[in-house]
Amino acid sequence: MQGPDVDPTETREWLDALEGVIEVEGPERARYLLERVLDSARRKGAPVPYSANTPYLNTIPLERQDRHPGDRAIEHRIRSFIRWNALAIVLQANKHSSELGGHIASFQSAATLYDVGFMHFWHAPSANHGGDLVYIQGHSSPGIYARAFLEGRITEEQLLQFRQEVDGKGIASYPHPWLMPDFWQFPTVSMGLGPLMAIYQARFLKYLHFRGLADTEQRKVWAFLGDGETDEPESLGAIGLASREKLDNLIFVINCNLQRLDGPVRGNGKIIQELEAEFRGAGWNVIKVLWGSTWDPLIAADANGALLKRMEECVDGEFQDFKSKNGAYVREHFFGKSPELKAMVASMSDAEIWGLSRGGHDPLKIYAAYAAALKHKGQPTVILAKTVKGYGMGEAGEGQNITHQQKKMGEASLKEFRDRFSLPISDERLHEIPFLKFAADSTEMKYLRNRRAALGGSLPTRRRKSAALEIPPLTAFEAQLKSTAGREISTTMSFVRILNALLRDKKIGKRVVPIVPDESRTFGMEGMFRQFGIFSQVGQLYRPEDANQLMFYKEDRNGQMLQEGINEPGAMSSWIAAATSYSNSNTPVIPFYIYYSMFGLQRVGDLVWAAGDMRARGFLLGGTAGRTTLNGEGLQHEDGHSHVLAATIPNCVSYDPTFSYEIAVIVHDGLRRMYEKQEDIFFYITLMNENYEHPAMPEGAEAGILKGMYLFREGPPTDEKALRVQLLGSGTILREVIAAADLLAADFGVAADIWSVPSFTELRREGLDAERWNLLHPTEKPRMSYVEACLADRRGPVVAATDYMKAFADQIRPFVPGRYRVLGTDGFGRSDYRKKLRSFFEVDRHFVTVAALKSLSDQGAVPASIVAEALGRYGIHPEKPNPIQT
Ligand SMILES: Cc1ncc(C[n+]2csc(CCOP(=O)(O)OP(=O)(O)O)c2C)c(N)n1
Ligand SMILES: [Mg+2]
Repeated sequence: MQGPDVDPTETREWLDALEGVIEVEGPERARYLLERVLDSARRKGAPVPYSANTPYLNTIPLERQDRHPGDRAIEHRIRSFIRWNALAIVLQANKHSSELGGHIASFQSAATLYDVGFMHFWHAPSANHGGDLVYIQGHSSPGIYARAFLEGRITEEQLLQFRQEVDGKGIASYPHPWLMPDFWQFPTVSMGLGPLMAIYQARFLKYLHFRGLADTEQRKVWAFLGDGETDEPESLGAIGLASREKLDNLIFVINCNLQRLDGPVRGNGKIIQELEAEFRGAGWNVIKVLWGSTWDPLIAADANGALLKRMEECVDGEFQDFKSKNGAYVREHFFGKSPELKAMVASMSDAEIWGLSRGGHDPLKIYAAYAAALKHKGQPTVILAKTVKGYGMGEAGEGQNITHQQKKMGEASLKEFRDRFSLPISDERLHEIPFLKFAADSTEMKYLRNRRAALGGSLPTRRRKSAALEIPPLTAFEAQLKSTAGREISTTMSFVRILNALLRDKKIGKRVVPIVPDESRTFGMEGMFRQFGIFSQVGQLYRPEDANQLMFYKEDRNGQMLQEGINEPGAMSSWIAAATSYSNSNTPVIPFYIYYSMFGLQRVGDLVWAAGDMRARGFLLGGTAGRTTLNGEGLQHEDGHSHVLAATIPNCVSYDPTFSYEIAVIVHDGLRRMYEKQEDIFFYITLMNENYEHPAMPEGAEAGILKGMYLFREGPPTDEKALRVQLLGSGTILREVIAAADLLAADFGVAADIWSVPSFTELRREGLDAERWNLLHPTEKPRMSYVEACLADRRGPVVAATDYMKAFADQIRPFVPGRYRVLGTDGFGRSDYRKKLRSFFEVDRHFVTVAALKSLSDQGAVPASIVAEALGRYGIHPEKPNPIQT
């Protein structure tokens, strides 16, 4: 409200008229009239600034609250036990040392928000419901275990092993499906990823439904966020998409305890009002739950708005301060500002003033908000719940800046907590911090069991396996196994052909989900628009400009492709939703997400890591990969390290194939392992845009391709004394290696065996595994690594070249017998002709040749002058700049 009221009588008349309309004709009509009035004012040029905010009050007024149907006393007792056990889990874990850590304050602020959901809203998957999907705030995990303990799903022994995951008996620090695959579904503790993934999960449920793959109509996605977490760009970055896609199956609950780890989220402002404006502006349904029921009489009595004014002028730093103190302090510093407010609470005791709770601690207000969110159609809903961080912790942390990290509570605070929540623990036993449980036949246990039974069972729960899919035989990709016979194509092209073949497969074609971030044309996939359609819930409301063309831009309600726009994090989140659909929707689908490889692992690496945790199954395709192969685009496009990053993710199986048949074998193996055998792995494959001829698959190469190395071309037989080298390569640079073998033979009389190495990373993993086994079994016959087995009987030094950093091929060094030299593309990329780039980065045929000769010279097989001769012959200047320094 702005300025003083210059004519109160006139104001009153307008307000009376409005109230009359609301009473007689309803709020919809009132809104219509107000909008007409504002519209008219704007047309007449009166400045009517837009405000996306509503008053600092509950969005749902008392008279429109849905009634809470539960037994509040029983629920309170259950919740109090959960609160205590949650706190006890952390205190027990840190009793002797604080090495293990854990969080108390976050869950204590959110306990009621979770409890109302568990008691009344969240369905477990069952025969008649697909199950709701709840993204739980990571550091609230103790509260979730505490409930699971009461429900009998987790034992006391497990609670005592909180954060002790190594032996496999304890419970995980945070939600990690990798560590608790029957329990947790969504890793949320890298903050910002949960909300982002939840949005795309909700959209993917719509996709499954529209495409007839699963009935997801009743299912909701609930995402819990911290208010501090909303500072992550990922948290709010996709909220526009959620409203554009009308995701009314999505509910965000933001626990606004006004604090993050170090201090207040917005000490000088109001995080709730700020978020309200952002979400309303983005087209969401916003429900603020600020004040508990005890405030209702005061708000009703606030005839002239003095209370609201005070609520609005207080900044979060002050609200936090009040809750870190006591009732008398609140009387003095909140109500004490004006005689009118003071009078309002004059008849209330300090304890009653302290009991003026925040909305996020009041089950009635929360129930009403959740019920309203559930009914809301056409928009996603965000619930902004105001709470107190460390609620109930008293002196030990309630509302204090240190509370997030607090892992200990003194005797006095424990006593206070016990009394506040009426917990049956004697003074003598308090120091033991015992876990509380209800007797099996108690009313509380019956209530708890009944509530969850009514909602289909316990949550969270995760499905490990779904139905196996029937994968076609490798011959389905027959065309790719043959030579291209004079035709030059890129590996991207051969991949697109494989994808097309899969999309047409009668059994699994429907389950293939191609995902692109506005790069289809780059990858030659535009033909798929028309054929398979781009998913759109509204179909196509326009005649596309290119409608008269064969490959027009077709949007369709049944579209199969997900075209995510220039949005790698979103596309990655869609891929994750699809790649975990076997678990979260009991509907296996096969996502292929293809993108510029540079904007993959380094841009969305944290999401890929989360995908690993979630046991995602699917294919990631790093397109136009290779530092020198994508040549014209320069430093921010040319990827020479995504394979190094991929190697850091334990269940990511990665390949850098050169030839069509290699891709066919790899994709086929991925399908078999992930969808037939249901292994919890995913594939990363790089694809290139250089055109060349592809040979037919050498007989019996499959096993070697998959292991990561096979003999591509054997050099001519030579005697012991003849010069011989072993040349290794991957991706397009394998072709330079092949050319180098020819130069070595022609120019220097050196024979070479050529190995195609589609996966240095898989080779290293296998080698390390053998080495580890040998370490642990010192007296047994040692295992030989696959690399060593390949090279053991081969003569000559080994040289490897790839289009990636040297670290990539260097991975197998421990397993290579004899001398090993690695060429790679360390340094910043740049734009130029491929030929020049490969010379600059020292990975071309000439460098491979020189490197092989140098290794021969180092072992005394040829004089050093031969190497110098080679440098001269190929025009390599010895003082050429070092690519890593330029
Ligand atoms: C990406 C990321 N950055 C930092 C952290 C460390 N961290 C864990 S909890 C936390 C504070 C959380 O505050 P808020 O989101 O408000 O949640 P609350 O505990 O208050 O409910 C921080 C900084 C993290 N887990 N993830
Ligand atoms: Mg917070």
